[in-house]
Amino acid sequence: MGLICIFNGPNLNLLGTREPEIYGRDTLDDVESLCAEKCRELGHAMRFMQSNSEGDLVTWIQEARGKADAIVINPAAYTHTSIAIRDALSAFAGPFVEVHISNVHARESFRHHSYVSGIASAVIAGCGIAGYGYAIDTVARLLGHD
Ligand code: DHK
Repeated sequence: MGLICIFNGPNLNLLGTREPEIYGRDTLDDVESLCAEKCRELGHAMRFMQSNSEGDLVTWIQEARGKADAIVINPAAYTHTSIAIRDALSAFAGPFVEVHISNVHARESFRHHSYVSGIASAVIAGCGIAGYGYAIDTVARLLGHD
């Protein structure tokens, strides 16, 4: 059994009520339940967290070093701005998958660039919250435990 950390960035606490035409009606609790079920199915432990603060996300990624086997992260708006989150992920030895609920490439041009895609094992965008399940499948496969 491995430990998969699932980190969520700013405004994802508002899922379900925030721009539902873009992000859907599922809440962050629904995302957590989906992830818990998928991790249970695959025999992995899960840690699921959300913060609106860049520093929290950097600290959690650092704390995952040596403890977690893989990371699934939706850095939300920090995807497009944060070298600090990229640097923290660079220092994490295991696989990580970047997830976006929406298809960022079909949206405003400032969402087309990601600071983390270039070092991610995989990137999933536009699949709705199901993308988290695909991301967990992917890290499980990379860990060789699928
Ligand atoms: C979530 C956000 O909050 C945006 O800032 C990103 C991402 C897209 C998502 O689709 O999950 O641009």
